[in-house]
Amino acid sequence: MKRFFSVDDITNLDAFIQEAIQIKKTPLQKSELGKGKTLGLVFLNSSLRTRLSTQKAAQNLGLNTIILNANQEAWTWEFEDGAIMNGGTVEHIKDAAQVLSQYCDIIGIRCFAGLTNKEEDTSEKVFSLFEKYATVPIISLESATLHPLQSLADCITIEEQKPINKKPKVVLTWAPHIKSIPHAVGNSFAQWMNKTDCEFVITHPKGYELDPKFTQNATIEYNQEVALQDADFVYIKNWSSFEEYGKILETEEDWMLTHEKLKVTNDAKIMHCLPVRRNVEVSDEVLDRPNSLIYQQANNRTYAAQIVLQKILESNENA
Ligand code: SN0
Repeated sequence: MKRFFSVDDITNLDAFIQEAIQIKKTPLQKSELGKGKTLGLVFLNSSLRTRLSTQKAAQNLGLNTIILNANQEAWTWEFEDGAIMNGGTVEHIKDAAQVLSQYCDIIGIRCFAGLTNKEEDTSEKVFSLFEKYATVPIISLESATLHPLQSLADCITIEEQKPINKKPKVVLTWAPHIKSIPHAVGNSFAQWMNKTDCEFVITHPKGYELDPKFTQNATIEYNQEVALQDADFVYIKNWSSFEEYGKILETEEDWMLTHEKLKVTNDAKIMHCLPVRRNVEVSDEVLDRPNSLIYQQANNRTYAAQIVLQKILESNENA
């Protein structure tokens, strides 16, 4: 593996998930693989799970980690080619990426959607520029349109928890939020679910359709109650409008997921990538019920990151 940006960077997803589950059983088996090598983690946005689970995964492989909070502690980056930098930006991304590549053997970068310029976000401007100028393998720690490490952890969690001898029904339900939130988690979950053996349904109010590039043939059901019928897994996530880019639209019904709404499900297991706005997106009662998988998902972030780092280290060894 040379990079990790989306599900398309994995050749056999089922085998990859099984291998991640094996790594979880013996996480220190390859604790010498990364010896003497350095992982750089660059954050243009906040993080808790991504930062610490990736660092933990690196530690399990014997890799050193250096972290740059590029939005807080570094020079402000310029992204325009040929810019006359006589304003607020101090360092061009081309310089930053090439310099960081000299200190690191692998670099992870988090660069959320700005949600103001649809073209810039959908073209993955920041991730693409960083990857273009970097000279080492790059891992997405959530880019403008996708969050692949989260989706891989979600696939591991579903694989561990799915019913035996039955194709699981997985429902991605939109939830309310007070802020304009990126589409990356929803897009990415849809993209990965479309590649796994499940019945996948997305439910959201009209106007909140995700980019069809990622949802493809997934069933879209605008009635949340109908969508939730017989669900085995319910994944809760907010995102802003894609059509009216980055906007929060008026919704008539109440979309917060409650215990009451889960009655039509097959005693569904609850998923959320975290951080969650409790009692806005989903009630405490739902999040804290015994079949809530939110902490298992967070735990699996380590093994998602670990298999990706391992594959990149191994392919570099053989290069
Ligand atoms: C991010 C998102 O893409 O949804 C990261 C999720 C892993 N979440 C947020 O930005 C939440 C911000 C908030 O104020 O709740």
